[in-house]
Amino acid sequence: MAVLPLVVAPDPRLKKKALPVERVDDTIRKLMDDMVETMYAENGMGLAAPQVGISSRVIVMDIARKDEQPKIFKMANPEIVWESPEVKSYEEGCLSVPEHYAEVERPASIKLRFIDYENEIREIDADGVLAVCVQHEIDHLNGVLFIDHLSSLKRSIISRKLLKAKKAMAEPANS
Ligand code: K1U
Ligand code: ZN
Repeated sequence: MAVLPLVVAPDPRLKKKALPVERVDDTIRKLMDDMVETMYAENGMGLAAPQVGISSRVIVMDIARKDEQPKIFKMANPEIVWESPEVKSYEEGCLSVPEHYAEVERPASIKLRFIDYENEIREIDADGVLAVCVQHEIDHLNGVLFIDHLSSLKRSIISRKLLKAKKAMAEPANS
């Protein structure tokens, strides 16, 4: 398994709609395994393929707390087939938007359809942190970041800071 380099905003790869997976074969399984390794290395509870520069509809998650057994999800082509009218707010972060956090409102419960690691179609119900995380990761597959759910003022403040941080990283020291 390998830790893959993360794509950090602003980057056009994070704004593109990712391509559907035709079937979960060994290539997609390796991508899923490398993404889990990357998610753990970056201390995340989720990761979507566009965040490692790959335009495929693949996400991974582990929402277990540190004192719990890992509960890893590996999904291709995840889609929300039902969402509750009830919404909940949760403070979100993003590995591609480092050091910024904000409350985002989303449907509290969802029904999800996806293709699993064995290339089987599955449906599960999700609520709590799993529902938050899945919706955040599916947003990535559609080129949407959590800051796109904020007011234009809050989004533009964070976007300006991200651009400044990226420019500072690209500049050689003492220039
Ligand atoms: O997609 C990502 O960038 C991963 C992201 C998932 C996520 C976190 C919080 C709310 C919604 C979705 C992260 O894991 S960012 C890291 C982080 O903030 C976090 C990590 C573990 C537990 C709690 C938060
Ligand atoms: Zn994210």
